[in-house]
Amino acid sequence: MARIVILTGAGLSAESGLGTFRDKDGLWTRYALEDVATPEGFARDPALVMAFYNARRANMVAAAPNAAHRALARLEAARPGEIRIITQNVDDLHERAGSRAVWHMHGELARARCAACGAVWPAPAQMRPADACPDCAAAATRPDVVWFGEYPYHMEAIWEALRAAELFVSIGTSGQVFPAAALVQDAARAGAETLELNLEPSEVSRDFEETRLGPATELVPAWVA
Ligand code: BJW
Repeated sequence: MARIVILTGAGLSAESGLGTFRDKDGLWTRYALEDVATPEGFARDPALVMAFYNARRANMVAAAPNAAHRALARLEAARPGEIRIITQNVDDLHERAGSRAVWHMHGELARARCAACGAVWPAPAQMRPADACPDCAAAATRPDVVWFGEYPYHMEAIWEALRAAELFVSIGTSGQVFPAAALVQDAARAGAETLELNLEPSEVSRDFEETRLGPATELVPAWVA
């Protein structure tokens, strides 16, 4: 069981050129989250939601892991079996940097899912709402991401990992979205030390024993070194 559990958010990929959600030029300043990140929004206008995720998938493919992703991959290579990354990010930059012990609690841009039968398959560059499921043929294709009101992935495994953790580190997340924002409390209750690395104080900074402020590409390599 991993001794160090690391929660990552959009701030980790910001310096790779992928936008965050709630910063001053973030995605939620240009899109209403009710329209593009809820099941109700998808039911109202699936073409809009598919276009939103198709554009973000194209940005992801064009982006590259940054020094912070690479530092976390080095840490895992140096301490095999001791590191677990829980990411809220739907991009694949952890994996492309070389990390293997990654759980995507809010899903993955690279995957499509059938809302009818639950089948999951690699997302094409341009997903369309009428795309047929390769398993059941239903025209119920959606991005394999977790929208507001849906249950995040891996929660039982995440809580189990936190119960065994000695150190919980949060990187580049605003602490505004639950249950991710409460993981620091779960970790602290289980006896783990807690450290936050973020550009600015988050909504949950007071829950951490220590907060270091600055860009992830500086803070993370310095912490890993
Ligand atoms: C840098 C940096 C740099 C910038 N270096 N740092 C009322 C009260 C409490 C809860 C609720 C409530 N009403 C509803 C809820 C629940 C709801 C919720 O939390 N709502 C809140 C808005 C209040 N949550 C849900 O519905 C979740 N499901 C759920 O709760 O199920 C029931 C359940 C209960 C208990 C246990 C288990 C289950 C589902 C949430 C799904 C979130 N989905 C999204 C979209 C996913 C797909 C996609 O990517 O489009 O996930 S929303 C969006 O926010 C995305 C992100 O993963 C998530 C978090 O954002 P993140 O990563 O923190 O980004 P930002 O932009 O917010 O912050 C970036 C940070 O980085 C900032 O702090 C910057 O300073 C920093 N930064 N540059 C270092 N260079």
